[in-house]
Amino acid sequence: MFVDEMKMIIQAGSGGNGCMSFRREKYVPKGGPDGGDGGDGGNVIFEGHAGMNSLTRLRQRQHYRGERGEHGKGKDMHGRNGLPCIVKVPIGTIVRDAETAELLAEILEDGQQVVIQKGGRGGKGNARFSSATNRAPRYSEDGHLVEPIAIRLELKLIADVALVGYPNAGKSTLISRISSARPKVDEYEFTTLHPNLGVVSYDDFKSFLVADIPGLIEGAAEGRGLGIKFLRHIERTRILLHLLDGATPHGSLVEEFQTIREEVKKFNPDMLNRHFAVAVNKMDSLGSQDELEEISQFCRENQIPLFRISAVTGEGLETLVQELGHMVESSRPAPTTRELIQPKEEPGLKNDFLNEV
Ligand SMILES: Nc1nc2c(ncn2[C@@H]2O[C@H](COP(=O)(O)OP(=O)(O)OP(=O)(O)O)[C@@H](O)[C@H]2O)c(=O)[nH]1
Ligand SMILES: [Mg+2]
Repeated sequence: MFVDEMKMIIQAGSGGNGCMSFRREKYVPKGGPDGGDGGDGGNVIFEGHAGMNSLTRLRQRQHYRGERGEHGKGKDMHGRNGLPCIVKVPIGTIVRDAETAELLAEILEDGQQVVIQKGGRGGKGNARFSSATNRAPRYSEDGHLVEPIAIRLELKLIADVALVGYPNAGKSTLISRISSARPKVDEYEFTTLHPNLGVVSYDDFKSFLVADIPGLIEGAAEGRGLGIKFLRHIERTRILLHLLDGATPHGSLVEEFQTIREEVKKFNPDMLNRHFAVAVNKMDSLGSQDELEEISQFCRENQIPLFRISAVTGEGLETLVQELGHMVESSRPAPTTRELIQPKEEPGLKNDFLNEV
C-alpha cells in the first residue's frame, strides 16, 4: 500500500466558564442572577480536500487546536463559541488514536467533514440555577476542559493506472521510464517485492499516478510466486495496463494475457470490469512475429487498446502515456464545483514521501 503516515496532537477548545453575576441597577435593590453561559469550545474537524495528495504539508505543524469558548458575562451575556480548527487532509486519510490504534475516522470524499475531537461544552451561568427555592444562586459551572490527544494519520493513495503482468515483463523498467519512480530492475523474476508508485506527467501540466506491483504467475491465487495478496493495493485502481513480455519466453501472448486476467479475477472478479489496455513490451527484441499478430488480432476483435512498446528504447512510450492519460481523464469522476473554483494546490506529487509497505 502506498502509505504516508504521521502523528499529530490535536486539542479541541475547552468550554468557556459560566459567569456568576447579579443584576445591579438603580432602584432594583435585589437584582436576580444574570451570569451568562460560557461558549462551547471549537471542534477539531478534518475536511477532505481533492487538491492534496500527501500529508507533507500537515507536518509543518504538530499541534492543531480549536479555540476555547468565551466565558459568560454579566447581564445574561453568553460567551461566544470557540472557532473550530478545520484541517484540510487528502482524500484517503485514515485517522486513528495514536495509543490504542482505534479507528476514529476515514475521509473518503472531497469536502467531507468529520469532527475528530469535539469542543468542551460551555459552563452554565448562575442565571440558569435560579429556582423557587434559591433565587440567588452563588455558583456557576466551569466549562468542560478538553485534554489534547495524539492521533495517527495514514494516507492510502489510490493509483490511476496499475501495471500488471508476469515477472520480468518489464513493469518496473516501464514505470522508471515514464514516471518519477526509480524501482529496482533486474533480469531475474520477482525483482519487485513491494508496490511502487510514480507520477506520470503528460500534456505539459497534467499527471496521473501509476503503480508497479510484483509479477503475477499462473496459480498466484493459490499462493504460487508471491501470491496475489498485494493486488489489494490496486483494488481501487481504475485502469489496468496488462504488460506482456514481447520476448515471448512464455509462448503465446494471448495466453499470457488470459492467465493474468484469470488470476486477477480470482482475487476480485469486480476488477475485470475496470478499463484496461494491453501493451506488448520489449519490441526491440521481439520473440515471435506470429505471436504479435495473434495478440493484435485478439485485441482488435475484443476492442482492447493495444500498444507496442519498448521500455528500454522508449519506442511507443509517448503514445502510451498520452492514451493512458486520456483513459484516466475519462474514468475520473467529474470534478466538484469546489475543485473548479479552487485550483488544485499541489499539482505535482513527489515520490519521496511514499513509503513502501
Ligand atoms: N530488451 C528489452 N529488455 C527489457 C525491456 N523492458 C525491460 N527489459 C528487461 O527485462 C528484465 C526485467 O525487467 P523488470 O522491469 O525488472 O521486470 P518486472 O516486470 O518489473 O519484473 P518483476 O519485478 O520480477 O515482476 C530486465 O532485465 C530489463 O532490463 C525492453 O523494452 N526491452
Ligand atoms: Mg519489477
